[in-house]
Amino acid sequence: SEPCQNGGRCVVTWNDFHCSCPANFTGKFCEERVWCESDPCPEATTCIDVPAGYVCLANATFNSSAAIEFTTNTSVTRTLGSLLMDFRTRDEDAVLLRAMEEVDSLQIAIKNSSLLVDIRSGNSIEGVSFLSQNAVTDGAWHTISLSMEEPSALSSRWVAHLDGSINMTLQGNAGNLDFLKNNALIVLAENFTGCLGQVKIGGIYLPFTSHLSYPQPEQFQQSSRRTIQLGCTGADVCASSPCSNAGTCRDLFNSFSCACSAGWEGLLCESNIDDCQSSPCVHGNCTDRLADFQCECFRGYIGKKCDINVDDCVRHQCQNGATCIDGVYGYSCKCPAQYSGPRCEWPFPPEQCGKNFTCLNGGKCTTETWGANCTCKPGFTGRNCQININKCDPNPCQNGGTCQDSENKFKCLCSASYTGERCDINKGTPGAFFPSPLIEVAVPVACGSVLLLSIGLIFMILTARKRRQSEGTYSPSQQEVAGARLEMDSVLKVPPEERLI
Ligand SMILES: [Ca+2]
Ligand SMILES: [Ca+2]
Repeated sequence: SEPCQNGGRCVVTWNDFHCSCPANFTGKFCEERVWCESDPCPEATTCIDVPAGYVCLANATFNSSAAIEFTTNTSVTRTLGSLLMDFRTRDEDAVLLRAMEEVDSLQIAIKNSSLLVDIRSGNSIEGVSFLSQNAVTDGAWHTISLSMEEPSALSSRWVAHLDGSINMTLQGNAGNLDFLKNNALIVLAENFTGCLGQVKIGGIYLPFTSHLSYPQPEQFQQSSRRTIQLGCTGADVCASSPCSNAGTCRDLFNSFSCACSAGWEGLLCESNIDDCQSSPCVHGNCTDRLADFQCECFRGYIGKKCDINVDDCVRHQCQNGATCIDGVYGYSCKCPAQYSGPRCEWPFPPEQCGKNFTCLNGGKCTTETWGANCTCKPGFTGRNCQININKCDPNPCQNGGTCQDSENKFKCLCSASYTGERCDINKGTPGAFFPSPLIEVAVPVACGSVLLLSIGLIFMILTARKRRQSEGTYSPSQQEVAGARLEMDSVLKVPPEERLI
């Protein structure tokens, strides 16, 4: 006979056989159908093969008014000794799963952000309860897994496993969850905002894909006829661009955080960071800027942080080989042994009037803190008024003037053509056009004479022409030479006064 069912091909080995099954059947005799092979699930769901059937799984998003209910429809025959649930929320108080049948009850809830498990069933009155130490409302996925330590016992301890934690044996005892099999109503996501993933009781899924008819005999079926939002989506918390000042919004599932741009802080990046908080200005007053600060330095300091003491010795006036010692907005002079004074300008030990110090050239001597000092008469200078101030050096006299120095003043001896205190005035310059009074008379007279001469000359030429025209004989060459000589002699007879020119 053919042992392989559903089109399986029997392969005989030397003392046995095995069935080579088609893709949609499995098992030793190809008797078990592989339902997911035929892609029976709707879009955006995942097909999972279960004994004698399949289930279409998807995460689902719930808001506080969207509880859903399941019952077994008395189809479940196995013992329900375990529970598994994935959830994701920021809800600090919510019921994830709740069921009750007479005195038996099951509750998985969030209380003050911790996970609460409470099982009362079997012949145990005390029940099992568990409250997680850590908060589970951080918006990340969490998985709680519960199972009876001894599933066959009427009641036993239960073991919990939350996320990656080690198995925890819970306080108290409780029986299995078989009370759910009697058509007890299982309520999911009551007053819950967040997502649920897998939910399994006794290994049987409570699927969110609604109204599918599955072939397997054991099922939890939705009794509430409402559509569930598949997929896990939080509110679009970044849609309103809540982060100020170019901060970046990070969606943290029904919550957000702001990554602030440089210089800003606060939950919404609303605060300009006080960059003066750390008192960065060492010697100055701080003004806050955006991601920066500005220091207004006290006198004598420079630098971004006013931490640099300006070197005031750069232009020091310490004398006599003294050493300059930089200070704040000033310096001091360290004098050699034989000098003293602020600038080491005084001999040490101090000089005294009349003793070892004398003022020359009538200077007045006074003894001061650092030693004797002279008040010189005008025209003298030097420590002892020993220098006669030479007012002729440099020479103030111009145009070759000779300088004569006398007490505190000079005198210029000018050359013949110049005058003025500094020989800077040219004597001839003011009259300008006429060099002497004589010329002032002579020039107009000469001009008048030339004019008269010209008129006379023209008259004579005209007379001569007239004569030539009236006479019969004409000898031009003889006439012109004689005439010219005669005429010129008479005309050019110079008047006595013209000789002055
Ligand atoms: Ca700032
Ligand atoms: Ca300084």
